[in-house]
Amino acid sequence: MKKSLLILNGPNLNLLGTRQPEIYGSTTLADIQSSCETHAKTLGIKVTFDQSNHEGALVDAFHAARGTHDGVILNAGAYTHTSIALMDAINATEIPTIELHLSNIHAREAFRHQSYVSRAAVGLICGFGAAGYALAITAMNDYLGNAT
Ligand code: CA2
Repeated sequence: MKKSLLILNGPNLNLLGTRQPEIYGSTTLADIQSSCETHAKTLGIKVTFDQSNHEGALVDAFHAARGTHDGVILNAGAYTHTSIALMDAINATEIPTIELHLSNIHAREAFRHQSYVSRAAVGLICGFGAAGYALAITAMNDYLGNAT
């Protein structure tokens, strides 16, 4: 069966491409979704793309992913740095998760250096802008291929 990945985006990422292009680039989230779908097709896997501004909805998405998706690529936005609930959801559902950020969070303000998501994720990709999504899809595809 085709591998299925959930690409989950957190708060404010729906605004991508409209503000702060010097930090987050000028690509919109719709552009990113379309390039993820194209990349997934070349790998022969399925991707589902989602975004929410609400912490609980992101937790719900992890619960719903059980039995549906083989892996999650998570750009949790600012919840990365605050959400024990999201970290617990990753651990509780045991779905392999790659943490993703457009910017290099370790080169930015000190409050962005702390990541609860990192404690539960299998790995982290950050600092490559929108290209990071394709890198994360490839990494998760390889990880699942080796792990299962
Ligand atoms: O670099 C990333 O991908 C982040 O997850 C983006 C979050 C930030 O809080 C994290 O520390 C790193 C912020 C997303 C905000 O997105 C915007 C998009 C357009 C305009 C303003 C913000």
